[in-house]
Amino acid sequence: MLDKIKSISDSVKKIISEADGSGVLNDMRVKYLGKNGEITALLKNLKNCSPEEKPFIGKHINILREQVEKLLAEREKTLAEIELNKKIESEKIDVTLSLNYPKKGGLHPLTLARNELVDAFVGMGFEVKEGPEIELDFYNFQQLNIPKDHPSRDAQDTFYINDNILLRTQTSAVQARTMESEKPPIRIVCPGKVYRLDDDATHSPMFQQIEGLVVDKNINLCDLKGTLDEFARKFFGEDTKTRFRPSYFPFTEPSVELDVSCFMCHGKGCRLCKGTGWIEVLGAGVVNPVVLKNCGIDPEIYSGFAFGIGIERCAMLKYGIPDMRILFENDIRFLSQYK
Ligand code: 2U9
Repeated sequence: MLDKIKSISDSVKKIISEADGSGVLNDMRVKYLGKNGEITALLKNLKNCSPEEKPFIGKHINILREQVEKLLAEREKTLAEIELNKKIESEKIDVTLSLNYPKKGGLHPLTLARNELVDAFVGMGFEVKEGPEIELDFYNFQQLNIPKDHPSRDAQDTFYINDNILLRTQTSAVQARTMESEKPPIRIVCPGKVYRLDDDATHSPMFQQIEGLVVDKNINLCDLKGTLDEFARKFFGEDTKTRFRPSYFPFTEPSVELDVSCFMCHGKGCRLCKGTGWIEVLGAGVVNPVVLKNCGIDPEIYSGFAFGIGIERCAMLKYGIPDMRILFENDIRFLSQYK
């Protein structure tokens, strides 16, 4: 009997320590401790032992039973831990790995500059108006007091489609059309693409402008200066100084050009302002009464001011872009700097 107990104890230890799943352990439990199990059979056979042997052998069978129960419980615990560790390992997330999300796009620097320019004027109560890029000679030139023999109408400057139709060279036609169809007060900005036969580091055959027009009673050069001063501070920075120089445009009289103090060197002189401390930004003026009259507005009652800004030039100045052509090449390495 004792030999049997010893042999069961040895084989149970080996089998349980090698069990690799709860199924094997359950089989073990049935095999040794079940109703017809080997240890249960030993207990049943105890009745065949002599009264002197019974307590001794009975004690060893109980020790064996407790030992088997303990080994099964311990192995169950170990297997559960191994299982849990495997699960943790397989579900582990490396939070330091880079995420493979699609890259986010951003606005083109020209769109950014255009939005900022428009916002500066919308903040002062201007309305945004747009118009056709294929325009009549009548609105692009004639209504704006640009006579037939004016140099800007030269075939070298303008893309003509036929004698009367062209690609607009300025967005001024939008203002001319607005004056024809609406009564003052008018306070509009007209952003959009324009076309001229020009192509070098600072000129492109297609570029964008934002032009503005205010028409009302008693509008004068002071209103123009106040509006553009405010614009310059909003777009180029609060401490920007402005300087107005006399100029000439057929559609404005008097005409001016606006310089802003260099925002790189603050007026000391640097590469950006070519040592002058000033940067030329836009053209403007009091609307020529001839233009008002052409567009059906009585110049005896109303007056106005207008201005024109090149969007590419503003973007180049603000973002330090040396060559206009970079703006149109769509090189992602350049564009991704402006998100
Ligand atoms: C109407 C009356 C007047 C618009 C104006 C300028 C001066 C001007 C240039 C700036 C840089 C064109 O893009 S650019 O090359 N524009 O200097 N534009 S006044 O004057 C108008 C417009 C419409 C009816």
